[in-house]
Amino acid sequence: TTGTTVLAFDMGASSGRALIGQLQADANGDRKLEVSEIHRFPNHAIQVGNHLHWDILRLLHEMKKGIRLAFQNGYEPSAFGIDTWGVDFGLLDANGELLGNPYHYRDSQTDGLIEEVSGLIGQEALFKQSGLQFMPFNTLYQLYAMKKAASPKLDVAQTLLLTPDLLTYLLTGIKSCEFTMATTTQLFHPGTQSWNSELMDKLGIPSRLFLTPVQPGTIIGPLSDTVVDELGVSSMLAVAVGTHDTESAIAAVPAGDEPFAFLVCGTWSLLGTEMDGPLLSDDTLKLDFSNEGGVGGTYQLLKNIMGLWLLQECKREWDEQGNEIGFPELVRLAEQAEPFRSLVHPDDPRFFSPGGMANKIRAICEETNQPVPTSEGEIVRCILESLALRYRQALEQAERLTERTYGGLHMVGGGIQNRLLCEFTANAIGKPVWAGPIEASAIGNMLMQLVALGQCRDLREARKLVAASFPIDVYEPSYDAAGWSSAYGTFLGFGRV
Ligand code: ADP
Ligand code: LRH
Repeated sequence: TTGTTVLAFDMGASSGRALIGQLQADANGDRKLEVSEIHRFPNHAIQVGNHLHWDILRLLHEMKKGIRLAFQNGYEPSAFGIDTWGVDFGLLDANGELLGNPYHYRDSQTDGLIEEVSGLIGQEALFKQSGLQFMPFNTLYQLYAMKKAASPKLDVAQTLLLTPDLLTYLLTGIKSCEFTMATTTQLFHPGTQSWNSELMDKLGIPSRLFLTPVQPGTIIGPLSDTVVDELGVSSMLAVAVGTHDTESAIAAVPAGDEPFAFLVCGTWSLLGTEMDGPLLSDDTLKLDFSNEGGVGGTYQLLKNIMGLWLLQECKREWDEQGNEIGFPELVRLAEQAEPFRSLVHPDDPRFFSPGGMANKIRAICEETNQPVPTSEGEIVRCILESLALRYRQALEQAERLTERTYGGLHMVGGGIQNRLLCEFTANAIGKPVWAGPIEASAIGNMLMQLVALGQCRDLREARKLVAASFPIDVYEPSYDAAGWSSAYGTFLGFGRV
């Protein structure tokens, strides 16, 4: 069947976008997905007093604008889906009203809580019951922070909705919980495949807040009448897609039937491989990898890497100083800078919080007795080389954990517009990089809508559709193997897994 139109909202930590997908068939009946962007808007963290928040109502406003624009441009989507960054949530009271602005996962309320909760529960027990890497922002620590602060919101809250479920609720009035996001909380038990209420009880987190998760590809229901009236559009169905952006992006990796390695490259870099279940081995814990629930019954064994956040933050700082330089120009400056002058480990915890990024990088270079980068080009070069080396380390770790080798690396996401980073990555890993598609999360989001609408059988067929619809760029390792290998030696010397 052809002519099906869907609308995807992909909310990243740096920007949100609305894209239209149209399933088309040519004269031979070969199907393609045609994608066009109809709306893009920045997403900002906002400091209020001591806390960092998302501006959730602004995001809702921009999404409504996206819906209006879709219909104004003549599209009649039958469905829409929402994917967002992981772990964050809103709380609803007994009347279904939102209790305050959701916290941003970079809020400092969770500082030190990994250690505290590990002390109470035991690191190994926590890992076996969640399968997750120990990241300070996991929902578990956010709720524990609220508990410790005796937050009245926690007392009156009736329901917790993870960000994509919250946005779906604000558009439909229907409360739901989607599986892939649930697995980012560290409160979902991969063994029992249900909420870990025992752990919640131990930590004083109210288990009444959590709804039973549904699988990606589940139809949630239509837009609410108030939204339909306000926007003057016809109704469409909300579909629970792979609502965690990372999982939607992996769904859109144009891989075949062989095991493959991926790198979802945006604000964060998520590097790993697709599995058919969680790998809860001691080595997974030791190497600090996550098992995150994916679409179509998959699990993704992956490492969270600080990613292009480092570059985004430098750019924000320079912009604020009136020194506005676009990403393409920053990449050009890095290209002209001296190779392997200074390196940092991108997952140094100091990089996690916003602000002062260029100085943090300089301080770490100084600490490690390397030349201190001064110009923009030197700093960006340092970030990009360091990321590429981190990718090599994580890829080797993924190979060790799965006892497989991968022939190359599939890169998707906004970060692949940085061609220098793709080149560096191919050089660092000594294997080809297959880059594309850029808007993987939005495309993966559309794919699960097509599955829900009966237009696509399963993930395998969906990936074939991606391969048929979007070109990929191939980067072969091409340059200074000896230089990269010696830089990798320096990098490993930083001693972080
Ligand atoms: P998120 O979904 O997490 O908000 P994206 O997948 O949109 O992130 O990727 C954003 C990143 O992509 C930016 O931080 C930037 O480094 C990179 N990027 C975006 N546009 C360009 C460009 N024109 N050239 C190089 N890099 C770019
Ligand atoms: C990437 C991402 C990542 C999470 C982080 C909070 O956008 O979803 O997978 O760990 O945001």
